[in-house]
Amino acid sequence: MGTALLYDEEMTKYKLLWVDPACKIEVPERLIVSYEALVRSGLSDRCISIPAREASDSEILLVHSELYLEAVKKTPYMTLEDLKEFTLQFGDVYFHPNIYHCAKLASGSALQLVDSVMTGKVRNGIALVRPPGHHSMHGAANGFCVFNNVAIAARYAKQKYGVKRVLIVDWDIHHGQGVQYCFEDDPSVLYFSWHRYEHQNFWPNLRESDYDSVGKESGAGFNINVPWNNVGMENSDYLSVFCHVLLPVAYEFCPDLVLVCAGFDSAIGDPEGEMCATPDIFAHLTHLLMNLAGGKLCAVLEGGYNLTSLAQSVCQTVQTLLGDPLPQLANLRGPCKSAVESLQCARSAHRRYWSFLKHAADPPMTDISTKHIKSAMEEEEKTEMAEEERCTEGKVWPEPPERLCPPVCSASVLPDDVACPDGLKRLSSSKDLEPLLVSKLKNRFRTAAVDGDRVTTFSRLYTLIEKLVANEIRNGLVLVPDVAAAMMCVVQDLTSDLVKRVLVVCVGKEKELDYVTTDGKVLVVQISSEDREEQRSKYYIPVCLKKGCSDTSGFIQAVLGLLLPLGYEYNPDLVLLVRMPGSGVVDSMWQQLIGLLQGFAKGHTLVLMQVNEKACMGSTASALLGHPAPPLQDLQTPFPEDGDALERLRERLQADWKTLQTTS
Ligand code: Q9C
Ligand code: ZN
Repeated sequence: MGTALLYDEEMTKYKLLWVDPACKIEVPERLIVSYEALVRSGLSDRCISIPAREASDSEILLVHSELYLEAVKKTPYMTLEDLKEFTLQFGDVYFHPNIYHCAKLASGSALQLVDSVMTGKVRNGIALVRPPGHHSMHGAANGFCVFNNVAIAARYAKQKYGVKRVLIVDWDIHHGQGVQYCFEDDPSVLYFSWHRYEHQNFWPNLRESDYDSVGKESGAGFNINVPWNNVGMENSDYLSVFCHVLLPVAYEFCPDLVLVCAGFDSAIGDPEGEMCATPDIFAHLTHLLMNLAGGKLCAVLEGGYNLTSLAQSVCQTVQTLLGDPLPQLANLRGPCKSAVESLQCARSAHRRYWSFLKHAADPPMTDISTKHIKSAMEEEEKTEMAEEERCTEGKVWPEPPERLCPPVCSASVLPDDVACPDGLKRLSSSKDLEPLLVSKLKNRFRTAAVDGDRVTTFSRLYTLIEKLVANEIRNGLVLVPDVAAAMMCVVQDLTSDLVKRVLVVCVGKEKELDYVTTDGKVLVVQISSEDREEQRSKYYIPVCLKKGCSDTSGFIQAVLGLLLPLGYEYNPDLVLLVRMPGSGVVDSMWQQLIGLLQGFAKGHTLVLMQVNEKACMGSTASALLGHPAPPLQDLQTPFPEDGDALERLRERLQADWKTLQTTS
């Protein structure tokens, strides 16, 4: 199952024919540089190339009015003067004799992509298109957009494939008001958008782009706006909104298909967005969506006007769709004050609709009542700011580092009588352990007789860790007779010289966990039914669920709102995932966890399981190999006590871990 790439040079063949400062950034080169970057990096060769096609009238009419379609149909025959005049009816858009053809190809490309994903021809894909779509409305072109490619694709998927729930994630820096209007009263399509807003001072200056537009009638709760009220938002701000707003709702919604309005004007250097998130953030945003809907994800290009950051961001997105390990994001500092306000407002506006946000706090009253005063003050601050600070066009940033590529593989260390799951490479030989390490292990097991089998297992395990660190192997599955003891060995003996920071995720009860360090070399997050309130420290974080790990609702909430942000801030070099026997964790949840954890440490995850848990080896191996996790269906209403406890825990840890901040 591969990744589809849709591109047709024809869509580079229209451009602005007159002078219009508002439209001059929407150039054919946007598409050319994006595609050429994919070719140059070898990524396009690894994709499955799917031809574009024109959307039909009836497909366009799924979203647009007949009157509008008929009007656009006439544009190829218009004179320059007629085109200019036609354009004047709409905001920030231009027409060209060939744009109608391209707009049909752009929408048709999105539909071809939906077909490829829904029929199982590919797992996911991207359509590189012009003109973009998310601003165009029922009867109007707007913001460089003619037909609403993604909105049409959503309706098409519902109609043709009986898709019940579609999630649209709009990470373009502009509000896709066309998409919002299209699905406002429709609970089958959940629309999420973040956008530069500046208290309505930024284009398209709509009141309804604010966080309190949550949807209408039966669609109430299915429209999520996160307005950015400042420029300069960074990777941390984007990740916080994903972890604390989008993902909880998306997992509760449980989509059958994910569509992305993939605009890259939200990246650094873009003259429109003026944000500071680096291109590698799109690797993570993509990854965080790839375990929803069983991996069925279609990204469709929207904006992106800095040709350098656009091309880099497209490559990061495609490489992630292809399943390559993620780049490490260093120095995440937590969201800025303004971002916290935005995400808090969005959480609070939606808490009545989504049980995963039920415990969201009220934003301070003052933020709302003084909004306009504040925005005037912010305006002033900005004009005072030096112009070179504000202008991100001149901004420079390092090119994203090379990412690991296949053939980096998954490996296993198993007892000789256990068959190796398909696709994993069994480590069966290894060099002898250093005598020092052997004596440490003997000490660890408090016995002189560390038997041959045990030494063999641990020397293989050590070899595996060495290979992980050397990037020869991506991740590994290890079966041991005693997980608790093995965990201790890995953390204290086997990784100490090789790895700077280990994130230990312990699923289920383990009595002797409190020994683990305070020096920051290890961060332990334990999810179980056991309350260990007394032992909390910065680097030992027990999460207690009333019904333990078998409660998938509580579990996924803890993973999204706690483990993910902590992991991003801690930035481990190795993730050790420990499955305690009898943890009760549900298979789909286990696979989701493995999938999500692979966003850390360049995908270097080591899974430790007890030999008698062979039953879940297959699903573990599948997740390690990068197959999408099955969706978490029919989630129970979470226990209020668990939500409360999680919120309290987060509040308490906020002083040490800035990424946990959800309130100002
Ligand atoms: N300073 C998309 O990104 N306003 N459309 C331009 C120029 C219109 C953006 C103002 C921006 C439209 C798909
Ligand atoms: Zn945009």
